[in-house]
Amino acid sequence: MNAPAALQKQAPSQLAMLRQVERKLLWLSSWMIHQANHIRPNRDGLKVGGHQASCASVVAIMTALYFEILRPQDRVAVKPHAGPVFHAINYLLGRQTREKMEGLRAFGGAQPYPSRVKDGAEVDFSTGSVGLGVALTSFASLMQEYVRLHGLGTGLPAGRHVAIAGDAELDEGNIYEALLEGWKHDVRDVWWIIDYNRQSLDSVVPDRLFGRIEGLFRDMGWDVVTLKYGRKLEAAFAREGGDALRDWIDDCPNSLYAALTFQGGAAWRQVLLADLGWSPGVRAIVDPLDDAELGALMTNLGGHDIETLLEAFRAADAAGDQPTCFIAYTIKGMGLPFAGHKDNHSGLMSREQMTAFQAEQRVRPGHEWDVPEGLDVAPEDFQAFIASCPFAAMLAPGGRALAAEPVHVPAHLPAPKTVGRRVSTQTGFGEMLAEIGRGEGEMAALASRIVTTSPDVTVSTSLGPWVNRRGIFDRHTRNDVFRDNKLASAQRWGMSPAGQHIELGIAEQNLFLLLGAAGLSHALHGARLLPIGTVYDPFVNRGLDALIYACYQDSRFLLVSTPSGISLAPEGGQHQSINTPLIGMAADRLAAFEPAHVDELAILLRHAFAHMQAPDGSAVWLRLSTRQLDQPARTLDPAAVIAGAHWAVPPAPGARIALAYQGPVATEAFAAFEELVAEEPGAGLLAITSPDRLHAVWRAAQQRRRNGERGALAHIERLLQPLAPGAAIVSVLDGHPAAHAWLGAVRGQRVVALGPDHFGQGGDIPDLYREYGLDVDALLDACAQALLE
Ligand SMILES: Cc1ncc(C[n+]2csc(CCOP(=O)(O)OP(=O)(O)O)c2C)c(N)n1
Ligand SMILES: [Mg+2]
Repeated sequence: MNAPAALQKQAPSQLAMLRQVERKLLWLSSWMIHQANHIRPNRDGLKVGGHQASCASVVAIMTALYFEILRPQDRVAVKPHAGPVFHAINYLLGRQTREKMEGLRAFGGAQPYPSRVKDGAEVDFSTGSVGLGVALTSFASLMQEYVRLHGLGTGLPAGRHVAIAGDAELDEGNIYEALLEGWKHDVRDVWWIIDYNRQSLDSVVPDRLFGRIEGLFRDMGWDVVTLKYGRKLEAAFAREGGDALRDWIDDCPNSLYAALTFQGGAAWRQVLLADLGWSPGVRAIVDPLDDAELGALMTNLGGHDIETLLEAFRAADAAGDQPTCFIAYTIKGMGLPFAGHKDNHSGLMSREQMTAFQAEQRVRPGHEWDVPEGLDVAPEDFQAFIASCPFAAMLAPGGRALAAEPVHVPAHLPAPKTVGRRVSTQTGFGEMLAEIGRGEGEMAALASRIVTTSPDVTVSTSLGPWVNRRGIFDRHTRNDVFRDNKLASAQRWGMSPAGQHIELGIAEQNLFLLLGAAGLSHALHGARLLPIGTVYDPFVNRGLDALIYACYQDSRFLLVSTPSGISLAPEGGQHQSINTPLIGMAADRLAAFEPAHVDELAILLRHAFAHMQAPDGSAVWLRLSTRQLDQPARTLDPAAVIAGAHWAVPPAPGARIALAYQGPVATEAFAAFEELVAEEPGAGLLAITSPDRLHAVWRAAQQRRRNGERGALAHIERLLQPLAPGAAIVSVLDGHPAAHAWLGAVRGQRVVALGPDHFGQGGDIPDLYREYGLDVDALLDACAQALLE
């Protein structure tokens, strides 16, 4: 008899501690936002903002998770608007400073939404653009499995990938794309915990919606656990009249429930007695309670009840690695004066409300940041409890980010034979990758860390030969039925855990989410991978937010977008991409290149493998083409190609004109140049491999000069130096000409930039290049005009 009694005694004390943590997190998150808005001096009159209601909604869920359920190897994406709760958790764990907390939303302070780069190693996944962080957990879990099945990584036990999601996030389509893809890949070890407060930013979400959503999860093979009611309500339901009470709440529209929550106990009493007063059982439940107690009972939802949460999480944990969605009913703003109010998304407590709340929390003025303040337990017991929770153990010396050995990049990659061949950059890329895949020694070591992926364009982006050699990744070995039946096919696609290509369905957001996850494998799973994703260039736009999101996390991957531009001529109507060079210039932490020839490509591919691993590197983007070009026989300076441009034909000192080209319009540029030099013997021909790098380094050099480094000179400044001060530069690319227009600002020279800026149409290259002004005549006309002006 003794043992159960002791256990019973132990259980409430752990629960009591968790309730203390819950209160503390509610206080700290509310206070952080309050002091940022009402106490910290405001210099610009802008609202600072913060989401006290969104935080309050999820405090119990995060308490149960972080202080009992999570293990150090688990990885978490926290809904963006719970950023302050996340920071407060780290504060309790001793991993966040008071200074940063006080600086919430201020320069150098804690970020509004958790950020890997700005908040540091405690953040597993940055969030902000709703829906993406949720989906990313699924792809990160897939990559964990990839790393494990390839025998890489740390040997740490597999972690669970957890998203704490707002319910409105489930309106984002990318969630369902990811669910479907996750189902195809039999993704395990994923939990999505929905903070189901039935409120979004604008309003209360429609009733019955989640009935549908629950079915979708189940269809995708997920377990769904609905946490609707807490212990107190369940106990009331078990009493006489309880069924009627439960039916009443079940039938209560979300908006009425929210309104009554806001109004409080008296309003609940009035409505309950009007609707259910005839039932003696209900009166027996309601009548003995005062207004506050009745309000507490009626809002005792599963997502606010730590016992209910723990029980559900533990049960799912015991069930294994099954992907599980928890629909945790909550109240937005729980415990705060605007709980349940439909307009509370950006609501802030007033000073008066905060004063009352502070008194309620028993926090003395001046002691707002003191952890022991207002606790019902001894501070040392509280600290001991925090220190003993499983998540408090350090994952690695550097915190939660793992270290990974770099992958050696050989000095030269196998370059395809080009002499006497007309080759496109896309073909060159496919051949190089296939050759790396066949390599031995250091090339084999490099190949072993490459993982490729493509959204249903593997073959048409020339990855086929690589995939034939390295196989498709699948958790389960699956035969290639065509091959087994001896049916001829160029694609030999056996699937196995050893495969190195992850085949995706056509959804481009999934491509970028997978690249985003794979490019974090060093930090998340302790193994450096070199992920390469291929996609048609125009459809970069289709996944653009996920691409930017991946870069924002500082994920390291190689994006190969091909084919590109109207040079895809017959299909150039819809499958063109005018704006992608500008995206490449504007996207941070993404170095964008467009080689014209295969020798440049070879330099850039090697550079990409190194740059993806460099501490100050980034993701890399190669924009390639299917247009076949004659390949020049020459020796290139790799540094210049990487820096973004080199002279194919250097200009004479004082030259009046230069022709500049980027990508497959090199053919026209070379032809036009031959005619141009006949007229202007000193003219130069500039090969641009990256307006992005040229521009970035130019801006950096300007800044360095402003900082007093007078001799600082950018690559493009050095390149353009030989030209006469008033020289003209005629430039051309198969993309928006604004990508080059800025060149004139470097040395005050005149630029005539050519390139399509209207939607295209089908045609062959002579017709399309003429129509969009990229042909030899257009170039020569532009040169003539430039020389006259
Ligand atoms: C892609 C995207 N669209 C819009 C927003 C602006 N926004 C921020 S929060 C929010 C609603 C969030 O509601 P929910 O997910 O239910 O979170 P809650 O605050 O209710 O917990 C919106 C529309 C955003 N952050 N990201
Ligand atoms: Mg919500």
